[in-house]
Amino acid sequence: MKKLLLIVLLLSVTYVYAEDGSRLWLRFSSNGNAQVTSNIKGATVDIAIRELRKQWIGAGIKLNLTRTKEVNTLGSDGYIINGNRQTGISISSCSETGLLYGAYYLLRWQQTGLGDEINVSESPRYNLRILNHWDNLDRTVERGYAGQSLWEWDNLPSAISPRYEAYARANASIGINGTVLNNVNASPKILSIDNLEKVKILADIFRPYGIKTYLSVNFSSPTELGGLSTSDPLNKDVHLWWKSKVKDIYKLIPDFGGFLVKANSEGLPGPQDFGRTHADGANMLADVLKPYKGIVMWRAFVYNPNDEDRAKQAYQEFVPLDGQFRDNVIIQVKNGPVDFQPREPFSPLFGALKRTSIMPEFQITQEYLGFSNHTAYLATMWKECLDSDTYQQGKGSTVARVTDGSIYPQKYTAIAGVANIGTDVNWCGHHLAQANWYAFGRLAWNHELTAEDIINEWITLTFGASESKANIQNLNPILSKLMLESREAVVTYMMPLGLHHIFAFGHHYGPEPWCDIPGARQDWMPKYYHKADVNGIGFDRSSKGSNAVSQYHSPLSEELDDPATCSDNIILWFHHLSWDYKMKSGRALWNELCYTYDSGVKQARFLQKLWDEVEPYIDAERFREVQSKFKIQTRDAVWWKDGCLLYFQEFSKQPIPYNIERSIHELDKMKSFQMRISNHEKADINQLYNK
Ligand code: GCV
Repeated sequence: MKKLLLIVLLLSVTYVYAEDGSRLWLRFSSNGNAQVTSNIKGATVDIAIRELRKQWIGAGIKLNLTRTKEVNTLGSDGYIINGNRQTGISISSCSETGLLYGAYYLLRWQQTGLGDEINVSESPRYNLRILNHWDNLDRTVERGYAGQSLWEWDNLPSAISPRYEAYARANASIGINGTVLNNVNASPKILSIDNLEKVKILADIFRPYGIKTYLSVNFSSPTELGGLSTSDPLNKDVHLWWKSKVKDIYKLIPDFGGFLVKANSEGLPGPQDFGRTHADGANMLADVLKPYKGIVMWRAFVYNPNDEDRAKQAYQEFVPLDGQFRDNVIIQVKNGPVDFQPREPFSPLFGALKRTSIMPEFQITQEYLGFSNHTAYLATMWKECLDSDTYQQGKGSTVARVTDGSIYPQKYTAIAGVANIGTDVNWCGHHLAQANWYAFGRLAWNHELTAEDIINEWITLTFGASESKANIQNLNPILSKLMLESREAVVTYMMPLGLHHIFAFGHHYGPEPWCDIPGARQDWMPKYYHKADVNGIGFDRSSKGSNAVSQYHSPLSEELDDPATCSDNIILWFHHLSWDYKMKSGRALWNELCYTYDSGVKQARFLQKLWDEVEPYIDAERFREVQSKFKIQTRDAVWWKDGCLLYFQEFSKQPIPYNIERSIHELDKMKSFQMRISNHEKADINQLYNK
């Protein structure tokens, strides 16, 4: 019996300390001993007090949380912190949420060890910092690679997973203040009363953490759910149906955030089905939400299978509607004009909509960046977009500044990230992918932070608590280098020189530039994008081609239009160039393509080596799990290089330069190989390589 008890004890100790990644970046010490007081009471400030009491180290130190109108200018989420670690610190804000954000700032500050004196004043750049979950009611997650949906619809509203609160806490700790629970490919059923009662439970759990709940809605809900004969936005009964539905929602969830809508896109219904415009559709919903201060996030991800370049279509649809949307409508725009490719130029809609609120949408889940198998730290990609100059109101009109209210007045400013979260113990399917969730929140709060600042902070928080200071000092430079170079490595072996959308049809994991499905939509086929032929490769979007360059403001449009000035990392996005076109390096295009693919493989190997270097500085469990992911990533990089080069060689008819690595695959075998990866599964690597 004693033996058994000992085993149970040992097992439970191992369980408590197992580094399974479930604690994310929230590994503060739990030996707090400070005295925490506040001038107010409330559910949110109580969380702030609890967090600080538990985790702030400093016996006898007073931490004071004060709600005061004096800091109104910082907005409702802003805060001021000042004081000294040795003598006492005060946090002031005009709201409870501001105090909670201040508390998390303070704990981060303690963990990252920045000295004794603190004197900061912070407020977020975007008012609404929102996660979009592409989660379905059957708990599958579209483009999700971290297990099932967190939301246990079958068990709600009675059974409540402890993960709901853990999720809210993690989000609050990085300033995320909104969540859209369900897929933009929305089932009308989400609006049934049964489901709304479940949504209410989640909203109640999230509320004290400052998080508002939103839902994606299907534009045909009045017909599909309500039994009406039409969902025409200008029909009176349709309007009344939405009005009553919204009333029901607010009865259950008084601070409900609003709707996210994907309409007339990829087969989803929308106002155009009734001869109406996107503005008609969005405004009808905005009007019914307005009395409750709800908003509509209307997506601009629209394109049709016609002769027009897909990259131009969102701009063509939305620019003529500029100024026609209500002030509680925000147009949600993906960072690039096509679809979350590893590198895209920014969407030309940024800055072009001058009288319409607009918000960026980033994809945290790695649909086109190796799922949860490859390491790709995405803050570098998002910064590239946010810092891009649109020139729409002169030099310095960056994407960040045309969306955060600095240049155009917007009643609401917002930013969205498609979540990479699921039921996996480590939340994201890959320990290092947690950095992307973290980075999204931190950038949404302050887009001026650098990718490097964020990753250093994340490394210290995520690996710091279980390791000695010396280890962290050793770990930081290696891991930070790895993370900062990781996205570029993926771009280099997946889409060198701007080649894009050559992913396998369906799952978007591996390459399939040869893919040809008779009768399929052309704009879903890789050939539509790479346009390889005996003369050359690339999509001509210059003034001689589709003229997508004209949607950008001068001088960028001219820069992109000329292959001599267009950056090489995006050149085949904008130009169809001959195989012997002389690149800026002096090499012919074909050779440049070979060298670039090859350097992508080298970069993947380099990341793999860097990871092995961190072994002495981190726990064995996370080390091993990530190490095995790097093996997959490196093999995949070779697969990309071999598949693409051997295929494109059929057009270039030129040899692969001898000093790059020989291919280890046969093109015919690669072509006949069908990767059987469903959207909802991780890539099964045995299927990939053992066939
Ligand atoms: C939610 C891409 C993805 C789809 C996604 C769509 C969107 O096409 O492959 O899975 O659907 O974008 O953003 O609406």
